[in-house]
Amino acid sequence: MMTQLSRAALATLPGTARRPGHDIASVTTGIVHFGPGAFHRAHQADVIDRVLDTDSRWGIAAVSLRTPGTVDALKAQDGLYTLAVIDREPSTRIIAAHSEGVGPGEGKRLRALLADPKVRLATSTVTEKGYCLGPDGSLDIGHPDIVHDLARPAEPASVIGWIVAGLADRHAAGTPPFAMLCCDNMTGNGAKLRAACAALARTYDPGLADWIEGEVAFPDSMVDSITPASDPAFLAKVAAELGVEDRAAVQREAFTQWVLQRFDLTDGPDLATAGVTLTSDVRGYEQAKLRILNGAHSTLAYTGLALGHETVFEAMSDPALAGFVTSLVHHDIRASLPPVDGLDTEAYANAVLDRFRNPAIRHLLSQIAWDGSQKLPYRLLDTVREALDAGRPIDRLAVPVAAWIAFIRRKAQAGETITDPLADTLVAASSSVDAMLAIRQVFPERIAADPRFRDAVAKALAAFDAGKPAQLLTR
Ligand code: CS2
Repeated sequence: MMTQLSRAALATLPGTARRPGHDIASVTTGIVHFGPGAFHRAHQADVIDRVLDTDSRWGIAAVSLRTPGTVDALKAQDGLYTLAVIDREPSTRIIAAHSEGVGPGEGKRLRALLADPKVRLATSTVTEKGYCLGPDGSLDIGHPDIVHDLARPAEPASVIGWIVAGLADRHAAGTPPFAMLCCDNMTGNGAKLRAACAALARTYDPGLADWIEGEVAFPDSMVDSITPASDPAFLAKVAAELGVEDRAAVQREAFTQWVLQRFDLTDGPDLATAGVTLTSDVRGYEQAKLRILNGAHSTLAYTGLALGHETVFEAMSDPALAGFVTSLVHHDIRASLPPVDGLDTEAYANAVLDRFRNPAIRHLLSQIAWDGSQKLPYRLLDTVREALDAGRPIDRLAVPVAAWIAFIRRKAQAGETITDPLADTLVAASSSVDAMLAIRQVFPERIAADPRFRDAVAKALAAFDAGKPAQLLTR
């Protein structure tokens, strides 16, 4: 059996793999991270790995509240894993940013970490659905995990519950708060998380809620790097290259970006030197990224799957689909974006579309298609709403929405599993456009009730149902 990656195995690795630039043994925990999935390991942890080269106080405690897999893999590998950059100039690095792992059932350790004055940052990538927000972006107090946390705030189930419990301990002890950095693809992600935490705290301790609102930093952020899932073929390739097994290896494109709203944190980690952009206006970047990159991604996913494509690269190699997405981005999506200081949206959109043409990245459309009910509002429906308000045409924008409904219909008819927290509701509504548009967790009343939108979606959906999606792409 092949040996596993570990501190001891570092010496045996080939010269092509860059070793950590810091003394791993001296790293202490200064950051608690919720959700150590592939994106976190390829993006934030890479930044922190570089921070650690000059300051050993910022090791990350990787917290996974539900599934032990990644935390167990990291523990077995002394926190080490491979980051493979798959691009024109590929490279392989060993990341050593995680100082410990906290899995399900280790709540006591998590509580101690969140209260520890040496922990100055908490961060999260738990995907949109992990925040238990309702359709208006505020805390859904009917969500089963929040119902649980309201009844037992000392033994939380949700990330929100844990953040509030940690802040409550610090508030009670007179410890300054940690800054809370939400790193998921939602507009106003920091502000939404602050409001959700304050809302939960207010139910049992208004003083704590005021402190959270007034004293805790929840900067908004824009995070970006295309990170395909680590499939068995990729893990086998890493093992062949390194001569050791690595169950936590990740891959990403060379491009990586983290734009963070400037916030106060005296003597915190030097994120700027490690490549993070700190700005006073992150909203514009956030919106541009969500609408252009993620909007185009979801369009390629649902439309591309209907056309029989499997990956983003394949979808972008289909001239009709690539042409359609290019028009959508340049004519419809960019028109919805206000000017952003320092951001040329035309050049940005072209660069994004170019990244989708990276032949080395095998990014599955089916992966992007997950959780559509959570993603569509930020990625496409905000753009639709603004186009309707401004009286701009929405025919092209209706295509990805119809493609999503067609995707749900196909899955429902075939009896296949839909990865989406609203899967049951979606399946029940899938045979009728009106029933779909009536799902308020996805479509706000204002859009759903607009006949221009309803008609455009119904018309596009008819083309998908007739098996002729290609005729929509000439628009
Ligand atoms: C993708 C994103 O899976 C998805 O929904 O659109 O994960 C995308 O690759 C990242 O946001 C890129 O930064």
